[in-house]
Amino acid sequence: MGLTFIAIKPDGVHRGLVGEIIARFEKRGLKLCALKVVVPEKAIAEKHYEEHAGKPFYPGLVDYLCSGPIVAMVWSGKDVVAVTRKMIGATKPAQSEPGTIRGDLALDMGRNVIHGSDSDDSAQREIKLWFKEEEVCSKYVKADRMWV
Ligand code: 3AN
Repeated sequence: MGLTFIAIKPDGVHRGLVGEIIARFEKRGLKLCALKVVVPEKAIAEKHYEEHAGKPFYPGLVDYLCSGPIVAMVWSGKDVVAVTRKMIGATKPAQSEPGTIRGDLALDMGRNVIHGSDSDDSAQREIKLWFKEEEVCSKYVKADRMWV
């Protein structure tokens, strides 16, 4: 079963969207393996977005992630990276479909509420960056899978 890294960004926390977003993933059948509320250190935010280093929007993107608490999470499930990316919706809110998190809850690319890893490799990298190994509980069996 794969793992992915999801973060509710400062605007999502500030707007009180944490419960709604977690509920969507839980109801889909995904398993919550780690969760913490943290104000990101700049060095971690810079590493998190290192693929964008040098782009004009990079400094603003890093400052935005560090501007308040985020909810950092690890979720697992079948095809979890693809499933969560689809649930999150396109990066540009104008292109994110209604029914997706961004399509329902965001209007501005620079304040698009949530991050989700875009591949298994980035998931591995991001989980390592944000969590210690012992903080990730991926082995337990979720009750609602027992009758499936
Ligand atoms: P996603 O968050 O959908 O994985 P990425 O990883 O391409 O998208 O970009 C990370 C974040 O960088 C986006 N959520 C968005 O806030 C910001 N971003 C990406 N591309 C641009 C751009 N062309 N102009 C401004 N901000 C951008």
